[in-house]
Amino acid sequence: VKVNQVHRTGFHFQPPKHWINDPNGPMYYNGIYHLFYQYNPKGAVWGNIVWAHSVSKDLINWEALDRAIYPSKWFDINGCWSGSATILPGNKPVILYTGIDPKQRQIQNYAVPKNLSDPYLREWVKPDDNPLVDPDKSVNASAFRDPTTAWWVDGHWRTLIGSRRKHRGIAYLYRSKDFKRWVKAKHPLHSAAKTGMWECPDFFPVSLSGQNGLDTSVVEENIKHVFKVSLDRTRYEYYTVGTYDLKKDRYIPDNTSVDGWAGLRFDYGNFYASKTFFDPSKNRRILWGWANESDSVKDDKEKGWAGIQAIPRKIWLDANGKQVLQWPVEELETLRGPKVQLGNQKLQKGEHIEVKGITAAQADVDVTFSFPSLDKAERFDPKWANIDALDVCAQKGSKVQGGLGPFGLLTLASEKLEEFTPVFFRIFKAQTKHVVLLCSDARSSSLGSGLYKPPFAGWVDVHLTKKKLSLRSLIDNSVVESFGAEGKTVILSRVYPTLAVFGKAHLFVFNNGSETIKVENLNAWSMKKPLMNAPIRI
Ligand code: DQQ
Repeated sequence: VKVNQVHRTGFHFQPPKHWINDPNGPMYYNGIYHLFYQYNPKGAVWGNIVWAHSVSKDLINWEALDRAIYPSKWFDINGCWSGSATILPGNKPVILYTGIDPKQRQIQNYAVPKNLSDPYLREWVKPDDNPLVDPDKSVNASAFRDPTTAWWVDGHWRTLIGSRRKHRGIAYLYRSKDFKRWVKAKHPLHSAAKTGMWECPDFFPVSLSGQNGLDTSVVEENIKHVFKVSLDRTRYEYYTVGTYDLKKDRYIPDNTSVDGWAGLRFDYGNFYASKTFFDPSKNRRILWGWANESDSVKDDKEKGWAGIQAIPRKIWLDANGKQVLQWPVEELETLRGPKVQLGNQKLQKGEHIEVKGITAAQADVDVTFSFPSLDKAERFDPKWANIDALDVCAQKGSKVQGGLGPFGLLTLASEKLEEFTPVFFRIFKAQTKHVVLLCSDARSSSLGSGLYKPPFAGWVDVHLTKKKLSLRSLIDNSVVESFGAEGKTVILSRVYPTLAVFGKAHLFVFNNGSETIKVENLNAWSMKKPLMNAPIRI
């Protein structure tokens, strides 16, 4: 079958073909960013997993190298699963990853560059003293994987390994003096009941002021730590902000954030198995995450590919100390082409206005809305405090008229709106405060069949004192990746329009609330295509 590749991304990371999942071992080394990722070299479904390898100087233009880590020794003969990079003293990178052994046990291995003077670190060797860690009798050998970037305190390296005991999610802590002999700590760094398997844990320090990132080994007085896990039962990720108690070698979440399904998320849409790394060249911490397809397996096989990586995001602690903020790395802006601007534009109830003059299927849109008062906000139903924001969006979609909102963007829209993905705010009045919902609703995104089209949504913890809300959406053919209120709430959604493709996609601003909304300022750019995994030129 010849497939019209209307849903391939223009600027989101993907290889030319086949299946991808988790980002692995991201790092910055001698002027080059490395991204490895879980990859099936034989097809567009999960299987035959190796570490594919790409390099970049700017996190946007990527060149593809040969696979870096693949089954070749007894200790990883049934698969090379997720892991992380650590840069050891003397500027020596090392990768920790999970190998699947002949008994299908999950064990932890290491790999090192064959030749440190190769600027691309193309070849990786797996020394014979592997594995570094195998599951002892007390751990579940089929749920023991995804080692983190190691950190160094008090003369010991430490790494976390994701696991579970029955339904309790666990992040086992291992320590080592020499990165070779690893010993399991008596207590896990952290665990939580009834959360199931903890995949891809991540644990990193964040500064209490400003946006700078910190090296993973920084443990000072005035910092916080963030702890994230990916829960395989719901395929969502959750994080908490808390304290790393060095004396006990344990992590304690603050009482402002909770473990598990009621917790905070980096992304309230399609985003999984994420991982951060510290970029010393720009003093920032960067978050990578995987977004799988929302079409059918049959579609994936026909397309010949499945999975993308989200745009790398700078991540730092909000000034309120209660959550993180995220923003696309600044390098993305080098792809901005022709631009249109809109300012001081009123939107009456029921109105939608087209943003013309850009390639609406592949765009970066940054808009600030304002409103004269909060008086018309709808009542917040107290029942909503205990349900997922997605269920509120399901009841209160873009077509349901409101008071203050819904207002926002109609992305990837066909001319007559047979298809569109609305990304919008809705403001409610609760007993003592206002509550803001950000929604990215895929239900109207496509006339196609066999698609998963959820009304993704998250709450936005923001003060409305200035009576303004901003929204940035990265629109990329089958991706709508939105950052609400300067990165407070983020939602990535995969959609598959049939009419709103390439030049036939449109972009609108809209308001469907009784309060008139003003588009204070809107900038939208057509986005150019970067170099996306062309084979490297040597
Ligand atoms: N994907 C990997 C595992 C990890 C899971 C296997 C998360 O290591 O737990 O491809 O998506």
